[in-house]
Amino acid sequence: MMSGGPGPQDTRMRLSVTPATVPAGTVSLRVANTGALAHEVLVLPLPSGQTVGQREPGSDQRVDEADSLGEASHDCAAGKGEGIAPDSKGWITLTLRPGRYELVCNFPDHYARGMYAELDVTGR
Ligand SMILES: [Cu+2]
Repeated sequence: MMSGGPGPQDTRMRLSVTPATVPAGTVSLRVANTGALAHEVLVLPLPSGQTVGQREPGSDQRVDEADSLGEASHDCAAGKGEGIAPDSKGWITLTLRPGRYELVCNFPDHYARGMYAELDVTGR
């Protein structure tokens, strides 16, 4: 359902989600890493009035992930791990309430380089 990663000689990185709107309830995220580096995908609530890409990375070049609802960062497996390798996949199944969410890769500097995307969850 998602893919992320940099182009060959590109310092920008991308994270895209398809579809970008899903019904509330059980949501399975399948993350395909099509880039050249390891990545991960975290699901963060997106506060009202805020758009994706507006979080301020800290001195560690990562954004605050304390309110993460879950992450796909285990190479070729579900849930949390050390990162999804290039040309590999990770996944997670979550129960999401209606609302707006920001999917982020929180490897150092990846957010600042563009690895975020909005996922909207609609009521039934
Ligand atoms: Cu990344």
